[in-house]
Amino acid sequence: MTAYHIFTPDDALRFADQHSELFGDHSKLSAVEFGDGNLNLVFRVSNDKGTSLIVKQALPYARCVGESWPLSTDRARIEAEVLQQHGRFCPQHTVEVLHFEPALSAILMEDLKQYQILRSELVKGKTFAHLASQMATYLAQTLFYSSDFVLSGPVKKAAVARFINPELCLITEDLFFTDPYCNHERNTIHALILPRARQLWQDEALQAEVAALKADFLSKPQALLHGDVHSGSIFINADNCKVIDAEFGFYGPIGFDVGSLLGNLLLNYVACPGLFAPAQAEQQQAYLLEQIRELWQQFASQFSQLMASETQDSALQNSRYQQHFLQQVLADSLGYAGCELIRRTVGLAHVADLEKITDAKKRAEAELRAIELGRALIMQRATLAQMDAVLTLVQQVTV
Ligand code: SR1
Ligand code: MG
Repeated sequence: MTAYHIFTPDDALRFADQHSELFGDHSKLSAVEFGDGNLNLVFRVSNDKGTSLIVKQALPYARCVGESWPLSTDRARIEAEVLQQHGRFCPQHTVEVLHFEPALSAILMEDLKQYQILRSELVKGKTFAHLASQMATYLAQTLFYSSDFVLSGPVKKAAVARFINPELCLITEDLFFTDPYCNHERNTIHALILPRARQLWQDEALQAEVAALKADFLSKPQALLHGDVHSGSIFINADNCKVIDAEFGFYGPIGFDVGSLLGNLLLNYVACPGLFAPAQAEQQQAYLLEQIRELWQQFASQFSQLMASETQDSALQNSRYQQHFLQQVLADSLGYAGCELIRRTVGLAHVADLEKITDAKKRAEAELRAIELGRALIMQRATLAQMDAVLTLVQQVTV
């Protein structure tokens, strides 16, 4: 067995060739490292006929910071296994894992080169009518089939244990729920919004609600989450979308995955007036609101149908309980969407939707909209019982 070493492009090439039949005997292979994410190495290995695969290797530290931020390479196992599980529940919207090598923390997977990253497309003003319905299916299938509605107590507990992901969860615990609400050295805050960011550090009412959301993140193992469903983890083209990058996966609150996606659509929403001319901004915002409405409506409808027809546990078959459960998922989703809006504005990991706004004043206006909307969603999540009320709130808060 080969011991762990950090891959060169040649190592990635050999790894891909060894573990796939795809390239054939006489292929001329080449490999290039092109990862620009926060944590890992990502190589594309191609042959001279245009066939290609991706090799992703976990580094023993966070790539965006360096060796001073050590991280367990076990996250590659978590990523491979989450993608494999989610691939069983929703193969059409999950990137395919072809091979995982634990000793090397390396995953061989399909290359989505016919797809683009959703965030980059939204920042360019591209829209996709199928985004919400396909992501609703992905979320409903992956979250339902890994939950207590389907798994017996002992099987579920074994799964929870298998996906304990302490280091990556700690990153989320810190970056989502702690750093934005104090003067933390990891934060990056643009000068024009510093006064508003400082108010977050004193906002005890908001901090109390964020504490409740954090407590749930720590202690509500409802389903096997992807754990990082932002618009950089979604690849999309004219027909389909596929989810990648599941290294933050663990058993947590269902609303965290749903809310992360909602939050990212809303980040683009608040950025539109800074990214586009007024008419295009208005059009794109209308598109995003429609997608948000559809995402929740289709997720809720599919999840309800699954609860009604596939629930194994007799107590959980109670339909009143199931309605209550879904209502709570909506409230949780809105809260986590609010946290995502705030942490992407004043925390460590910013997003291109806001960063690509070249005019500093317009960017600050968009960032302030993100903070106000994030706060409103967190504070009002328990009383926003319908998605229509949420969409009205979005429009009111962001004028
Ligand atoms: C140090 S990791 C920063 C962020 O990148 C990942 O994609 C997660 O969203 C994480 O919070
Ligand atoms: Mg990622």
